[in-house]
Amino acid sequence: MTIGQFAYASNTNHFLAAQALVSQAFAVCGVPFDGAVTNRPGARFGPQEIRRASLMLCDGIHPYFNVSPLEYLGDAEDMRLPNASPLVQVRDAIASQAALLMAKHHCVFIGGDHSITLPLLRAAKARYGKLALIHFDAHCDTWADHFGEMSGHGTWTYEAIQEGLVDPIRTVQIGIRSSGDRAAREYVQDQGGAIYTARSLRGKDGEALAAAIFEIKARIGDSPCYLTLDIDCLDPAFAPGTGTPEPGGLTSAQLLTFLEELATLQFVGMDCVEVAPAYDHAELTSQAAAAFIWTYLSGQVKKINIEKA
Ligand SMILES: [Mn+2]
Repeated sequence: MTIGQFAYASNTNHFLAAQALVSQAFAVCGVPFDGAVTNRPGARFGPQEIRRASLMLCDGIHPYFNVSPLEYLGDAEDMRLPNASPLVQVRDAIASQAALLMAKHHCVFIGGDHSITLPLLRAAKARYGKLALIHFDAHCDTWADHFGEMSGHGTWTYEAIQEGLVDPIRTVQIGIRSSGDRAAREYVQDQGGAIYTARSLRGKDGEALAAAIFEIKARIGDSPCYLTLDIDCLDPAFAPGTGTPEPGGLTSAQLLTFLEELATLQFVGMDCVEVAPAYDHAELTSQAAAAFIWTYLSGQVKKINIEKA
């Protein structure tokens, strides 16, 4: 494992630094690559900002799950990536480094743009078999090409289904609202999966989300499941610091409800992508990303504690 492209502040109490990596059940790893964006670059700086934003979280116990993930967590720092190489080479580097980490830890990857998810899914599929997928995003990411190129940050879901990395029946998209032709916007549904558009979730929170959450749990069952969280699923009011913002998105409260209630699924890993600090205000976006990652980790640690008890 080559690490430390930024070697950021590993002597402070952010959610990675407190423990040595080797024996930890969970690992967080930065993937500082944004060479496949459509619009505004900058997500390569996401990992360092999200780490910094996590400073206060691990001082205490999660208010819903009543655990702290800190003692189970190690920091793999950032992947070393050939940022100027073709996307296919970058993705090979991501997949091979991810495979090493996944062999020892339940991993959370911090992007980076959304093109990193395809190689992360390749590594996860090799380890766990065909995956269920929960995909929070404003964008469907099922375009069959990337503005004339083969691949980019808006094609990976299409490619993951085409490659057989994920089971389309057990693929769920939440928060979708961007422009695009119908064939792309509804691709997952056409393949047998489920799409919960931002419009269909408007004004629903807490108990009003129960029906959707029940449906999602029934669909995924006990399949190994990967979670990918594009921070632009949130309304730009909650997460302005992203490359391709789309007004009319989820609230932080809605996303927290989903993460809390879906925590019982058989998750095998997650990523959080598209945090671009240069467009952020008052660290809103990095704080949100850190809190959601912390919530995911707390939910998974809670399950370990239950198994021990
Ligand atoms: Mn997106």
